[in-house]
Amino acid sequence: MTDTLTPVLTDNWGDERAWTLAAYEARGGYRALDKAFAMAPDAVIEEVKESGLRGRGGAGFPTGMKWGFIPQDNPKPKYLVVNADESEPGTCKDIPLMMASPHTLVEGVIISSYAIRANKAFIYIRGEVLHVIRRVQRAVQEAYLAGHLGTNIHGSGYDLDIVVHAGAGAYICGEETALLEGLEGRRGQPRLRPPFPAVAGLYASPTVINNVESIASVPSIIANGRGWFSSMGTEKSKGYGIFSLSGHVQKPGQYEAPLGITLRTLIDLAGGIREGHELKFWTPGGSSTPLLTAEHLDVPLDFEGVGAAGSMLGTRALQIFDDSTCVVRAVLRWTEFYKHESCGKCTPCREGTWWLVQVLAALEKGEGTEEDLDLLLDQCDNILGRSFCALADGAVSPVASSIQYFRDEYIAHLTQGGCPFDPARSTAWA
Ligand code: L3W
Repeated sequence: MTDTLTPVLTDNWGDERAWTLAAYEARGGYRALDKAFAMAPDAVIEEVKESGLRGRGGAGFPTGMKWGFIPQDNPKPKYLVVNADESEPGTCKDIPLMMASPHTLVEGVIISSYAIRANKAFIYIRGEVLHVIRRVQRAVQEAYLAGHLGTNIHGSGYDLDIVVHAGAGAYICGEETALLEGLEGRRGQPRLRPPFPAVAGLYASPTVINNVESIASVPSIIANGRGWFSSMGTEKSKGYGIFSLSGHVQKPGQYEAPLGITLRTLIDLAGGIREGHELKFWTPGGSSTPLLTAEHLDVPLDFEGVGAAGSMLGTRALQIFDDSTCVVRAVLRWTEFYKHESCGKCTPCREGTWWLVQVLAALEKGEGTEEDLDLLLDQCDNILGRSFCALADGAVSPVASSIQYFRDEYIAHLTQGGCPFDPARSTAWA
């Protein structure tokens, strides 16, 4: 456990010109690339494997192991795809990272592509954030002009092209196989796995898909070595990560710290909960991860610790809600989001999220009976693990966990014929 911040990716965010190539090179940028080129590709994979880096997009899959799945005897081209479709409610780390330091991502893409022997990489950015797309595109152009991209990069004999692709604004395209469908020009809907993208991904070729933060972590791992990275964090969750605090804290924002830090420490660093209020509930990694409460303030925020507490570390999107928030209303809002974003491919998700909204909306208005809570839980049971991808599993998380911790508050809506919270006081109505 730790109480210190470890600014690596966020180190330069105070410098408003940090995003330029000149600023990046001045702070040592593109030097890890030469170190990587001096190593064999497999040695780079080994370095990342041994560093203990696990995927920063939510699932925590070991990054080096994923790279090692790329079959090098397959004659098809290999691809690297960066998932920059950041859309999970509460998740807000990849966009500021790309704005503040797009070259960290570009250098990470080059090293990672070299490791898996890809000569083409794609950065798939969610369509709504045009300013981010422009910034990353500009960084890619600058990198080409400076000889960091294109043919024979730094005289290494290695060639790489990067394509920046704008999504069209669908949450489902953050799911890796739906993202690939979108990249291929089709409607964004998930594919059946296996085969995993590592075996048959983009254009049915071996493809690594990693989150922005995972790829942006690679240059510092190569520059400082596996031991530097693995000395931070906990036994099975190594390194640092960006923790995004939003909601009812005094200083919301990004706090980069070793994995294993607790919410108690992070809230202290963020100046505490809003004056005169107390923590009521929070999401460890966006709304797709089961809610936790004040009893979980000392849970180590690593993959194992949050898992043992009954939730998931996810994207470390810590949405903080104080005692002025109606949990039923908040959960209804999230569920409406999932219903809207369901791609409609599979029945449990398409129909299930619609039904969840019907029952929740009635309960929020104080209509229905206590049996509707069991109905909701039954709906959750019939969705969880039965849908095509993780979207519907995520939709169930806030519903089931809110009933687990706040059943009385649901019942209070029924007994009082409506929301027991004063709308003028509660930010859940904002
Ligand atoms: C080859 C195998 N590859 C697994 C790969 C797989 C993928 C990665 C993780 O969902 C979670 C979800 C959200 N051979 C493999 C293999 N892989 N086995 O490993 O796979 P998986 O299935 O564990 O997760 P997923 O389907 O990628 C991601 C959660 O993250 N989440 C995130 C949401 C949103 C964002 C965002 O907005 N940026 O990330 C929040 O909690 O619920 O559980 O690459 O191919 N045998």
